[in-house]
Amino acid sequence: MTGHIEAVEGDITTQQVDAIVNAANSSLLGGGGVDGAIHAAAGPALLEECRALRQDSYPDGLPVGAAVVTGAGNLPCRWVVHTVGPNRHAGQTDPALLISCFSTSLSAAACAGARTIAMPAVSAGIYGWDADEVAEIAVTTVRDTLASGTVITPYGDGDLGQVELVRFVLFGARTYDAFTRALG
Ligand code: AR6
Repeated sequence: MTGHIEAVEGDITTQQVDAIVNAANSSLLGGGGVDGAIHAAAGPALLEECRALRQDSYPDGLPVGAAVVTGAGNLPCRWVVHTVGPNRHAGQTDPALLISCFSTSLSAAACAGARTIAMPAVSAGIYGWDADEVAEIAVTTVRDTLASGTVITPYGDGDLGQVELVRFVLFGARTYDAFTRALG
């Protein structure tokens, strides 16, 4: 029995879940889109943690496809998982990079101890990927990752069996419809 996967239309910053995923950029220092909304709602504590991570662990920035966990400042969740999606406008068109974002984010959240996780449509905004392609990759990857049992990540071993819910939280009807179709 693996965790339930669902799609809702809404704002990821208000979700009552253990962890939310942020579609960040390599700098980890904030930006527009969902990244801007998450930093605005979390407050300065999140930026401080991200600054420290850059200094201590990622002096050259977080690579595309990787993920890292921080606390959540003033957000209702406990953890934010920052991942960097591929930027289609910069020629990053390899689906393996986006697969890595969703699988590594989910595994990192599980390693932190999250049982309920909300994810946005990484790369479907400023980074220019088609919503249908992101939806297909996201749903397939989350299904496969949940089914994979125990994973080993830089953060330790994660038990995907403990994950009860993965909720895709989408902005706008077009993206919501794409995820609903992909969920079948
Ligand atoms: N809740 C849920 N989804 C949202 C929210 C929100 N509050 N706000 C936007 N979206 P984007 P990317 C949707 O651009 O394409 C940033 O500047 C949005 O409509 O946030 O991975 C970063 O710092 C779209 O469907 O992320 C990077 O530089 C989806 O979230 C860059 O943008 C992703 O859009 C990352 O671009």
